[in-house]
Amino acid sequence: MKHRKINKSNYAKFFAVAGTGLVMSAFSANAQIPETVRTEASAIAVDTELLLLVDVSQSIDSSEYSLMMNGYRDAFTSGSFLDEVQAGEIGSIAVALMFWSGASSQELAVGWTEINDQTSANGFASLIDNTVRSFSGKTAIGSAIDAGTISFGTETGNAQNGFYSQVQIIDISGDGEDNDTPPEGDRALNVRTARDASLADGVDMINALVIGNDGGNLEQYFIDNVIAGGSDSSDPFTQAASFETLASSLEAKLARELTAATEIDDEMVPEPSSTLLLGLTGLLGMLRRKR
Ligand SMILES: [Ca+2]
Ligand SMILES: [Ca+2]
Repeated sequence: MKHRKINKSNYAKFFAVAGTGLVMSAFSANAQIPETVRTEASAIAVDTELLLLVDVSQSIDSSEYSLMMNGYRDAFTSGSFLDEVQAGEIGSIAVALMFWSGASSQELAVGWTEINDQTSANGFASLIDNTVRSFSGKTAIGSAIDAGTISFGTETGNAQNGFYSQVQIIDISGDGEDNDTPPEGDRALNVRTARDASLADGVDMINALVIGNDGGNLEQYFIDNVIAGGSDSSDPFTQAASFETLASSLEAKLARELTAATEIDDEMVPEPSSTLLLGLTGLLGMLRRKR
């Protein structure tokens, strides 16, 4: 396992280290603290925010759904997953699970939850176990990516979700091609548009768990239209899976994603001497953005 260097460089770590006192002093004691800064300072810093976008379209029948959800649950209680989490700079990540189906069907079934030890990992697995299927409709991959991107919060220009991270990753599962992301016409193009917008908004990587191989070319479809981002040393990827063996496939995928998160993080990191400057620059950037 790669040794992580300690480098307090991003806003989250800036806030974590400097604390709100320094942030406030930057504006003078009486000045009004902008809303953005106050909410950001109250968010918990984690290494990565990982969103599981789980396909519950009608092509997934109830027994497949059960196998799939058991796989998600089991992947989070594996020791290798936790080792990867704890190898991070902070040693903590936030994970959420969103069900998706047709264009207007997305539900955050497990809200953003911190995982940093066995207890919290088991807790997240139980939350997965307690979810109830929200929909069973068409397949709108692009709409799912749109909704998922918003849920990261401030990192993608939206209301904060309780966590602040350097790296945001979407982990989308699917067993078929898009047939519902608007507008009508070239649905694959709509998916690519959503994918590109997600990266432009700040998501760092989109990877796909491709279940089955509908029509023989499903993995290639996800490669062409869905996965994106990464870094010089981490390409986005698909992971083939079946309903029956989903846990082991997902486990491998999560490990690879957390390794990629480390690499993305490392490539973003400037020299320590520029840390304070970056913190202040970031702060000013955030203030500007909110205007
Ligand atoms: Ca966030
Ligand atoms: Ca980002």
